Amino acid sequence: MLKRLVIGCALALGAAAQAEAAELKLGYSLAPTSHYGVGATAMAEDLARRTNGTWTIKQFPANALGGEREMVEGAQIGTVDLVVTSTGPVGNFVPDTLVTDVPFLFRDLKHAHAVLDGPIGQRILDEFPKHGLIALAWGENGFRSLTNSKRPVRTPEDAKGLKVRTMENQVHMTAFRTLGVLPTPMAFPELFTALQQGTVDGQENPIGVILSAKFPQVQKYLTLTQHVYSPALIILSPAVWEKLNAEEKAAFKEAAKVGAAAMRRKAAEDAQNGVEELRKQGMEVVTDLDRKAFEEALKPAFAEYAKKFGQAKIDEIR
Ligand code: EAX
Repeated sequence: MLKRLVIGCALALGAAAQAEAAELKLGYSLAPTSHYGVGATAMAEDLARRTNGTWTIKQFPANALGGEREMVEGAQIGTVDLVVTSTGPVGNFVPDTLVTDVPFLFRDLKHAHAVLDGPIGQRILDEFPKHGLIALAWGENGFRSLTNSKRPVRTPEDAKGLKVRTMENQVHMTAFRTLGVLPTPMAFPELFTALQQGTVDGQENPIGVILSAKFPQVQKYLTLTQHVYSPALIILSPAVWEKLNAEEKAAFKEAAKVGAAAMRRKAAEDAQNGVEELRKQGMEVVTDLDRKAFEEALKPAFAEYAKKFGQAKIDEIR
């Protein structure tokens, strides 16, 4: 009888768990094999483990839920549960993220991680609920580099006059405008076709994105400009957050951290090994960028950023 009772209880518990189990929709703009996909998978596995299978994640890669701006909007209104996104469009929702998009702000990955994982990064994450979003963790897109179809770019002079797609981000647009480039803000899902049809001459993205999005098919020249660090975020819809108890909230945050760490590892791996692969795929790679000249040419933009964010905030990050 005891045995039957135990089995009965187990069945009842199982049924209860099943009734509450929920599958969350997670969207991102790249292929499943990308750093976003690797991060999403690591998070999904960790979350399922921590919550005994109550919370599972179904991935919608390759813009299946729309561009990054649309996915963040979706999280706000509750039609999308989770988003892995670059900060590109996020400043339009949470202005405090914009300072992280300043060019030549972060010296290297170690610096970026120290800032984002420390009190400055936490302060920015804490702003999200005021704007109808939950930011679970900082992930990574990586240092961005410039590609184009016209010519090798070594100096700001070479870049002048190029029509370059930028993210829908005012900080990035200011930088390119200052360089004499024609910035064309555009959602990522439209980018490949725009490059193919020559609507724009170039774009800029981390090596992992250039690889994953197959840009060598439509871009000849790559310059390792590394002009700006591109953070990523794992964002959760408040509609989901409000349903979680304290234990589950902690589990979501921990799982997101595990996902973010995997994302960073994959992005760094791509940055290291990807350039050789891009060469193999026919890209001509400029490695000897005149970085000093770019920083010099960007001085008016830096003055604008100092006005916008306050020099103290920028210095604190530096
Ligand atoms: O997040 O829009 C962009 O260029 C982003 O870097 C890309 O979607 C990956």
